[in-house]
Amino acid sequence: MRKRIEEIAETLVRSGQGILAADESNNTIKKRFDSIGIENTEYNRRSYRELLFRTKGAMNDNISGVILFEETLYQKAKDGTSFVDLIREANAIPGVKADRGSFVLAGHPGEIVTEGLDGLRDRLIKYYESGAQFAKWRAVITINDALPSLSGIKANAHALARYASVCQDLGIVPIVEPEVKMDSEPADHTIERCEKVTSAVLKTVFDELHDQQVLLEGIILKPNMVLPGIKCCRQSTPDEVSAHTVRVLKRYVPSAVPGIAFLSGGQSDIQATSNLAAINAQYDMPWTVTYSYGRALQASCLKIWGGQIENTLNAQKTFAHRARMNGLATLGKWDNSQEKSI
Ligand code: 5MM
Repeated sequence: MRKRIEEIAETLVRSGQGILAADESNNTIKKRFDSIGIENTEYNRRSYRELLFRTKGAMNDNISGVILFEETLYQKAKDGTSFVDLIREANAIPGVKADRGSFVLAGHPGEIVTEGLDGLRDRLIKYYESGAQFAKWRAVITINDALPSLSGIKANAHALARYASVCQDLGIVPIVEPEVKMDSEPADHTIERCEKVTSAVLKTVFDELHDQQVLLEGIILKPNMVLPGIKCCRQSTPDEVSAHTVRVLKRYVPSAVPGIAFLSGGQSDIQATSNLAAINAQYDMPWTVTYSYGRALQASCLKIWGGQIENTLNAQKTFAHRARMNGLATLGKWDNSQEKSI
């Protein structure tokens, strides 16, 4: 079992590839569809995700795994092929969002905690039987001058570790995603404040993983990059982001972890790619460092698709382009001139 988990984790971060986060819950995909003026129906969700999973250029070359929402894990493409099979045909690994979303953390005004431990084992058994080989749990950390509290961090880290431990017990690789938000209101925090909070979060997460006997060789860490809030008056260059981010990771992430796959968190497409490229081009690190982007892989594709079937090919070209650019960034071989290749 241990060997299998380690192999899956290593495959998820294989060279030049990263993970597509396509696990938007129905509330979140509604926001994405609202932005292009299409209705949030099961049919539209299926059509859009089929477009993504049939993008050969992206899926075969630069996507190692896809995180699915529960509904999508059980869905079929128009021709009856299951999405799980479509993903496997592209030599990528299907995974699933295992948490139940974030809720108010009682006694902690302004903070939230991710729920979903109740019934988790039974859900994971079903997901595994349906083809999911890895899972994801996202803890959302609010950041401002006063928050997060240490007990808020601890509650989220404890849940992440409990989830990771159950996953590994069942032969599933857990993606451990603690996200310090870049857009928590008022979102004017500095990069230094983000470094301090991200440090506390990662330290607590790894303490909890240790306490819950989680095999570090069999997880993927999905953290935020260290960034200023989106309304901070001083935004940072890729050199600054990479310096702050790598310093924190080196201090708090054990080298036993095989891979770090960043979330994009609301960065623009180019920001997410150029920051990842700067990290990989400039630093020697003990882990493979890649992407597990949702918005930064999908935003431009979604916009071009716009719910219109005649736009499918152009939307797929755009998705393949972003995947290729991020694949180059994992190798430290991206520069802005390559963006023109589309
Ligand atoms: C794709 O969105 C994921 C699910 O979010 P909801 O539970 O809010 O629907 C999300 O966890 C995502 O995997 C990560 O935030 C990474 O996505 P971004 O867009 O930040 O790269």
